[in-house]
Amino acid sequence: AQEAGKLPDYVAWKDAEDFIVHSAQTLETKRGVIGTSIVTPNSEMYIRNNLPAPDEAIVADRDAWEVSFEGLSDAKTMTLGELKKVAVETVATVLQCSGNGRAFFEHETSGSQWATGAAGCAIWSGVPVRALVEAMGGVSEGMQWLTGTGGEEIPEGLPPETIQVERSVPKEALETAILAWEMNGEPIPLAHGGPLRLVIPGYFGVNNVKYLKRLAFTAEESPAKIQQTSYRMRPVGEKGAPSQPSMYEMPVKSWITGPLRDAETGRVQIHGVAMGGTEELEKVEVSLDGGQTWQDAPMVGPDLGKYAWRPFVLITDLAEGTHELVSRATTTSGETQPEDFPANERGYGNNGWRVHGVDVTVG
Ligand code: MSS
Repeated sequence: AQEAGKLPDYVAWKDAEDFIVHSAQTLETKRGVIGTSIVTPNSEMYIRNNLPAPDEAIVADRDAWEVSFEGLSDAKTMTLGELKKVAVETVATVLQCSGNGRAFFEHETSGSQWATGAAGCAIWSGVPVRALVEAMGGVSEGMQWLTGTGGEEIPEGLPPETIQVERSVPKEALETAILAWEMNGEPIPLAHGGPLRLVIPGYFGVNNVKYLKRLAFTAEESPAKIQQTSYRMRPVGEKGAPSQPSMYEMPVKSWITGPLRDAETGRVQIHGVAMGGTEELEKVEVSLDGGQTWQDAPMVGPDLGKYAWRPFVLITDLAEGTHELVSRATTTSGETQPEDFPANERGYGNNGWRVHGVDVTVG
């Protein structure tokens, strides 16, 4: 158990006040901490580790970190120092755990009871995977998947596929994926995957493999449990299986970040964040009456691209009483948040607008 008010060593540089500590490997950013910011500072970004983070030693000499490439004509091993010379690109993307919103389902779910705070928006810099593919002579024939392997050490005697963090995504993701070494203008902290992280814009957190030590184009999906049976969307009561949809692209979603409980009479600013997942946002609407009537809530600040989120603000007057405030985002292709997202065994992918609402009492 964690000592109250103290965070584990690898995240000791974060402020315990900003988080709900579910476990040493799962820290949820408090809802109000996100406020009206586009970029989530590294110190406020949530943490989700399936395995204990590697030793700090792996970020002592970042440029010496090695990544092996496979499934390319001229595949080889490269150091981070060498990767930095190939090309560079910057992308702003929401990082969100597949289980964000799990706590809002009515059925009992195993896993961290994330409400809204297993998500943040960060700016990542690194080398585009497509530049590496080009530099290494193209993807070998028959390869269908882009497979990333995490650098955690696997305790001896354990079959690696039982716990290794290794994820495969359809190989088309190579067009947008980057191998990132910077997060919000700093070398990526160990806790967030430094020295090198696979970032797949618009894809759920689990696909963004930290401490990347291998990037392979493969004919088959990774045999790792985290790929084969975990992170699979299925009905309540069913076991995970490779035939079920895997947690890849994130859907449209929004939530209010303030006010969260009580407000005074008069003018209030209702604010929150909205994301399109892999698509541009068209609009955000807010309802003060639990979804009976809706008003447009203007988005504020610069648009950092379709993978980033956008703060929205609605300025209004609230009368005395309790108000059910909800928000609903829509993409340019017409995708809107559903009122309720279907219950599913592990509580993944919740983007239902009703359960993300807040009751605010004015008086
Ligand atoms: N990577 C690695 N290597 N390991 C681990 O564990 N996890 C996942 C990702 N990646 C991992 C990795 C998950 S699952 C998530 S969300 C993410 O990551 C998180 O991030 P941050 O930075 O925030 O911590 Mo769910 O879908």
